[in-house]
Amino acid sequence: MEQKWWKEAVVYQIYPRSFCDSNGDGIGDLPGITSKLDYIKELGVSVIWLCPVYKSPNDDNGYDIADYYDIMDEFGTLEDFNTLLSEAHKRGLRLIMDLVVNHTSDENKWFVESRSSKDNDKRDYYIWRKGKDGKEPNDWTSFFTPSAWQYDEKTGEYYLHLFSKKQPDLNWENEKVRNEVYRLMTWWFDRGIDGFRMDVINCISKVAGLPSVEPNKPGYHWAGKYFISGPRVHEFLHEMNTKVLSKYDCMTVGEAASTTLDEAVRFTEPERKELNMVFQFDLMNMDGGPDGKWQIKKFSPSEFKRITSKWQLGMQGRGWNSVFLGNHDNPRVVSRFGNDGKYRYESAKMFATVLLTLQGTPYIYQGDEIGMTNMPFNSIEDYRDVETFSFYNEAVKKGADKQELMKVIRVKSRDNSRTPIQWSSEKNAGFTTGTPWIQVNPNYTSINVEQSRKDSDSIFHYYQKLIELRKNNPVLVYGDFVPVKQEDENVFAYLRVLGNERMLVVLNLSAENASFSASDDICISESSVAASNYSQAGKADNKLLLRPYEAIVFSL
Ligand code: TEU
Ligand code: CA
Repeated sequence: MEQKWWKEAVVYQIYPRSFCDSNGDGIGDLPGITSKLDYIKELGVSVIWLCPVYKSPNDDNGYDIADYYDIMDEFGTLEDFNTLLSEAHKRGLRLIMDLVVNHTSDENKWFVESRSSKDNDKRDYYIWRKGKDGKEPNDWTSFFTPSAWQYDEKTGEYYLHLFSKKQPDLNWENEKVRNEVYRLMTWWFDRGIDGFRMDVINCISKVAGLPSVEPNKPGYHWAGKYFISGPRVHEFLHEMNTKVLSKYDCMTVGEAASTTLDEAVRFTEPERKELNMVFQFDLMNMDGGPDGKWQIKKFSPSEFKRITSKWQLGMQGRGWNSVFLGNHDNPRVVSRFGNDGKYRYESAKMFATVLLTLQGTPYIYQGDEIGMTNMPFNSIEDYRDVETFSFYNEAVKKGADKQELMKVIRVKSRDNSRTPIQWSSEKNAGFTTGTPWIQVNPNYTSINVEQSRKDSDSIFHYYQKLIELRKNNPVLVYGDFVPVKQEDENVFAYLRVLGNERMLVVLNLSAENASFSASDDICISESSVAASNYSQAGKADNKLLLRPYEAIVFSL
């Protein structure tokens, strides 16, 4: 398999608003990130993924871009960005930016011109349609709102928005739009960045005619089949690769909401010259219901194993996986999949073992390396996320019980992972000297970076150790994934094999005791333990007795 730096990378995702505030306005910023680069380097990661920092009215915290060529006021200046980039590079850290080009902010000058008149030369930068009999052009529901259309008085037409109404979709059928995107990408690459994470990039091509899902039938009409991996998406990405990406030694990861395995292979097969890897969401969707994330299903170890094995086996030798268990759109992994009470240490370390021993580039979300947990917000007023508000307001309109809604929101809101990073036990966890834009989790007094660095048994030091293990063992990067079948459905075991190099990973995905039985060709001995989250693995014959969330990595 071809060796590439982005396959060997371990990525650290930064959500700037919540990372570190340098000027006391309660909002994280670029100088704040620069001040923490030594910490990021100490963790051992090699790439930073910086969530959007461009000028934005922050309807969706930067995923609504008003000017691609300037930095958001709250985060600082282009000079601050240059400093961050050069300080990162000085430390051997690469930096990739977040490319949000399925849509812009409605305050972007392109949209201001586009909406000003029907014959404006930027009218076709966006997707405008006449209504039908005084109603929306079709029955599409958006990710955030009951309708994907917003009526615009000025010209008496509707514009499409797959997200909030302040995030109008760009019209990728228009070559001028595509060239605008390639121009801004080139401008950032020429400033020295090392790649892009691409926001909902598999939604940029919509089916011609924008047909209704179920005309004349009222209700929730998820139109994903008309824009997820649409008809020209591969053509567009190949064009982007030819015109921009191929000119740089860069890394790309496409966020591919609801993508299938076959589509993900098509996006990432090297000879197709599209993207290096994609984020797939089967794990993120596994504890939701048929109508989406706000229905809650209990964590299922067997589902987790099935999905993970499917992607490991399905991609290897064809495309390249990204591996992630959390991000700024999802709850904290230790609360969602693990146990953030009695077994916080053990379960956070066990999931860190999954993240760092599978095939595919691992992505660590800020704060997961110290086992930060979901946030017990009290009321809807404590939240900040447009997606949470849209869900709450629509549900209340339909008469839902507010207390029941708050229970669901507490479990699934994106704000769970957007609370400020807990640096120390000082006021506001050392995140700001001002009033934080969103509440700090009250457990910061015991869960914080300062405490973690002092505690040799901390989740932080375990992450450090695994990142080092991955760096020193190419089998963990390039080795084949070989599942090791187990009786006990709570046990996830697999080999990584590269030539005659073999490593065995054994995980108890549950809070119960479990047992792993090694087949004859797997001889495990005490000397071969490369990493574990308990001292002294329990053994009987060729069985391993596993404690709650026990994780062991053997060099065979
Ligand atoms: O997310 C796209 C996306 O699919 C998510 O909105 C997801 O469906 C939802 O958050 C699950 O709770 C990207 C960004 O990561 C997200 O932060 C933005 O809100 C969104 O695109 C629009 O730009
Ligand atoms: Ca600030």
